Amino acid sequence: MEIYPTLFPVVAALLVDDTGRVLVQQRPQGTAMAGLWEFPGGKIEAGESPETALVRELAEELGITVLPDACEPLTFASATLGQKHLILLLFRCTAWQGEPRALHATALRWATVAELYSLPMPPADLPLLPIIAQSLGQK
Ligand code: 9L3
Ligand code: MG
Repeated sequence: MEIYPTLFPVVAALLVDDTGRVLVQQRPQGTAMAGLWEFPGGKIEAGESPETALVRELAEELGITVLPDACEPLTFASATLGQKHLILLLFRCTAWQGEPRALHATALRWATVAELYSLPMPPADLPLLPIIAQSLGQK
């Protein structure tokens, strides 16, 4: 990662419940984009695969255990923030162990796709919405 100091690779999870709602979390005060609602995840550390980073971030942020096999790549989006080119890889996860808890976030929320459109989200998350809607068969 060090040779690309402005490239910022991030993973995020689309956790879908039995009713088709998806989990978003509100970024805490004191972090970039505090107060905005995002798909849980974070930066891929040096030497990590995206799948390893996803498993680690979901354990750290939500206290759940996902198996990499239960997640598949759905899409990606990008955003340029100051000097950083952020690439966000979104994985759709169908199974996990444990009930998500807000270990980092201010709040968690299970939202329909229609509700997602009315939440303030970071610039990298917004372009994901139409693809998520299509993937879930919702508008
Ligand atoms: N970010 C944007 N959307 C997301 C996630 C998980 C992260 N769904 C952005 C916010 C930060 C950067 O990626 O600028 C790193 O995220 P984190 O490590 O602060 O969670
Ligand atoms: Mg994070």
